[in-house]
Amino acid sequence: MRKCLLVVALTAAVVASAQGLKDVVGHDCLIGVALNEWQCAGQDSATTAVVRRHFNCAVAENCMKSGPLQPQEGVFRFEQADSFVDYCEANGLTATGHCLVWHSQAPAWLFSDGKGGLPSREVLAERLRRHITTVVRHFKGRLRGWDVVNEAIEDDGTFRRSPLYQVLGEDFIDIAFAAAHEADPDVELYYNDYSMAVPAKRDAVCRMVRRLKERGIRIDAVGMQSHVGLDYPDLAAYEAAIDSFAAYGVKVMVTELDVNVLPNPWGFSGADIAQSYELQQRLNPYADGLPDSVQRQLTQRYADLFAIYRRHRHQLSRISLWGVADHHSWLNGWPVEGRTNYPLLFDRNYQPKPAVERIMREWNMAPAASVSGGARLGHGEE
Ligand code: 9MR
Repeated sequence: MRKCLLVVALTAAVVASAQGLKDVVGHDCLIGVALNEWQCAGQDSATTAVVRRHFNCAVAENCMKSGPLQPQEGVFRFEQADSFVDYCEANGLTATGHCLVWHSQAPAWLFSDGKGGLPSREVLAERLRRHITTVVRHFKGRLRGWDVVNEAIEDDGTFRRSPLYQVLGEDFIDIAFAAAHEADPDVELYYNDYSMAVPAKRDAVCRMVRRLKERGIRIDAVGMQSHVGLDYPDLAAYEAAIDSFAAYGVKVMVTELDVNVLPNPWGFSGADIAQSYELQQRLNPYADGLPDSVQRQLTQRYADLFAIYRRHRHQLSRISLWGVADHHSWLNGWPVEGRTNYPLLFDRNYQPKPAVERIMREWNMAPAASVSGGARLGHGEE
């Protein structure tokens, strides 16, 4: 009883004296957020106050993608990305680059032969190498790591039929990682994707990691984006995926965490215009505020997720939220424009949600039993 009281008192003291998440979770792994241009340009002092108190790392939400960085072939625009890195350095944040190779937010010229078709193998490989080499060298020494390849694998475990794959096959992944390493041998290199708890996808990513390592190509970590909901994915499968990736000799990172609290529109079908208003309301139920009951579900979901991260802290190198406060989140605009979502740890007034205190309190408590058990290889491996 006395021991129990002591633990409670110590935990309360740690939470009370801690300044923020970085003083608790940050002792075990990096904890950070995605930032946008206006935030790094100093136009959002409320963001900076939250960032300074709670986070020790950051990733660029948009400005380091290939479209913004090389809008025309050979024309590189580094202003916004430089401002992101300057902001990180000024605020004591470890910076991550996102992302060198992605089929989305790429400039139109990258995947074009100028005649309505795809470029040749040689041309696309050379364009990728040039982009990666120029960008990685530009930021050499200022970033901890790069998301080198983003979202190359479908949920069924097949390669996404993107222009990258159509022209270069799996080789585009080797080309990208090798070029990034050559440009900066000290920078960490990551593969980043969503729905990583889906077994077929998880196993395909494990095979990709093994293939890279067999070929002597550097890869340091796998990023689980973690765009999750209140009831998906299954947390045991999510936790098992961490063990699966770690078993292949890489670190695991939670790279784009948010918890969608809104209904999924794909549950609806039909095209009756008369239904659209009602449909809109049903898809946007919390436009006037989040009910306490849903806030409690959100708190519990974050507590469950961070309990997993705490159990796996020896395998995790970073946890990043995909935005600071709710109104910053991409989930207000996707997959339905103009909804009011509540996926992040800070509300629209930049106030910490109950989940923040809960995470900080529970991170220091004795470890609970693992959902998935010990280390486990992916299905179909070994
Ligand atoms: O949050 C980003 C949003 O502002 C952009 O419009 C969008 C463009 O595709 O990209 C979003 O970030 C994505 C990230 O780069 C990769 N994983 C999925 C993220 C959410 O779509």
